[in-house]
Amino acid sequence: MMDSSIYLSLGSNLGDRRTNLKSALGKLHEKKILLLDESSIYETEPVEVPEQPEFLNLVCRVQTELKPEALLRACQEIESELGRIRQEIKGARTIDIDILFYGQQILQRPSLKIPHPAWCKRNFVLIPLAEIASDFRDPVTAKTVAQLRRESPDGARVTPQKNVLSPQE
Ligand code: PH2
Ligand code: MG
Ligand code: MG
Repeated sequence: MMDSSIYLSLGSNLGDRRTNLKSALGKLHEKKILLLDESSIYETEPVEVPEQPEFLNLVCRVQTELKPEALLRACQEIESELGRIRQEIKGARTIDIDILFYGQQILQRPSLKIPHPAWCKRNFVLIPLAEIASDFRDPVTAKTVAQLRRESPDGARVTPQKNVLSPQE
């Protein structure tokens, strides 16, 4: 039922991280991408780049007529519009937008791999994704997100960010 859904992962560890995430979500409609659902924002320990600042991460579910390559270009445009400068591979970034799933499609192009090759090894993806898509089936393993989250050996810290709007903790 939900298996035709498209999921994106967003991360920021430079500048006003929360505003960067929210601005990126706000720009999706400018690219003809409809935002259907979003997870909470999580503060996450940097993975593979331990010397970098902490990230804020979220995932969202979208709907669009754009094909995968065009969707990737649209995401990259939003990254540029929000001031992402790629100086080094995996450098700290104002905003990173990755395609996790495009329904049940599997793509293995040099420029674009879907599902995202590392998604199920990363708590900063698995935990927010389990919040909004626990029943979604990975097209590669046919396992659900909930199952893969349980099986994940990743020990990296991922904590829900306090809601800045709530008056108390
Ligand atoms: N993105 C990376 C590498 N490491 N770590 C966290 N916590 N969050 C990310 O979004 C992230 C990362 C490469 O894109
Ligand atoms: Mg990434
Ligand atoms: Mg990326």
